[in-house]
Amino acid sequence: MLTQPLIILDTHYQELNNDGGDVIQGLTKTPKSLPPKYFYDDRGSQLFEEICQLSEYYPTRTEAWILSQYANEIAQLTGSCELVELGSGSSTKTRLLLDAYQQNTDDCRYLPIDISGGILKSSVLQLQQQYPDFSIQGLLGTYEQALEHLRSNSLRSRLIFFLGSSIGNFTPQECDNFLGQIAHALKPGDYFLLGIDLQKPKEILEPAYNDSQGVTAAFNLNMLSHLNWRFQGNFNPNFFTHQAIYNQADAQIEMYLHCQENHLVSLDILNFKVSFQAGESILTEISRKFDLAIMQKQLAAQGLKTLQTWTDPRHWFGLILCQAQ
Ligand code: AVI
Repeated sequence: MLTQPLIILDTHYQELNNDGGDVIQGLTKTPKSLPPKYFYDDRGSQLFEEICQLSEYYPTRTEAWILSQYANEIAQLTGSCELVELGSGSSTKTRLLLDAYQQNTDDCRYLPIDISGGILKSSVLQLQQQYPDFSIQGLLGTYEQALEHLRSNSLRSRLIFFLGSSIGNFTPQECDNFLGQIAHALKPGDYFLLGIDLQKPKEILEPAYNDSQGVTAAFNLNMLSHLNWRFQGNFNPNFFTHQAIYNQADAQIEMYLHCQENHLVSLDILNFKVSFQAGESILTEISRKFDLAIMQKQLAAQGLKTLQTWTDPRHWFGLILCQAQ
């Protein structure tokens, strides 16, 4: 059944969420940082899709392997429900779940949510063709807006899923808040499926974020071009280099842009100027690596009880299915 491909969750979405207060805040702190959400303009989303294909970037194919083995079991455990995906991107891995739900249940509904309109619209249009029995509608907006929208709208049994270890890009505090918001958007008996990247040696982690083809570097640097475009800025991306290191103590990859020259940057729309000294860095992303048992405790603290976990033979990646109490 063909429906309107996108619901724009807030018509003031562009203005409200990109007022740039968070950019000013990050660039006036010491050390400087920028919010990872600014990776995802259309080019950034495309580059992220390329990262997912890289031989060094194991999370995507490892999670896809787990889903290929266990998607049917997941669909059987939850039974028929409305499928809601946070940060759906191109929805590639999702197809494994959609196939399983198509086989195991009837009355299928899929709501992908993303902040990047281009990739969301094209994947919804494609999926509507490929899954004619599904009702599919994209929600364009932030996780907060989407979870708020879902809360007022919950007649059916629901499975929210958040794959790819995107939860690792939140600080511990943001992670707690986020899990609280998820718990709020679910009724007792509803489900949450979470994909997490597990702790492993730095020799595997660092190459995954410093790939040999330079795609991750392009992804990181693209944030500056995005800010230039969005806020009429004059960052010179050629002055910056990419580096990712594994911080063992905090169990997180940290992605930096190192400035190689003294540089005065203006972001005209924000009426903001900031200077960089050669050698100064911007932290653009953390990617936390988790322990399966500790994450289950954190979920339980929010009333999300683990029903089942799955992992790959090397224990590199984990999937947790939990149920709201
Ligand atoms: C989206 N997120 C889970 C990715 C990660 O692995 O933290 C983003 C990424 N950054 C660099 N490579 C991939």
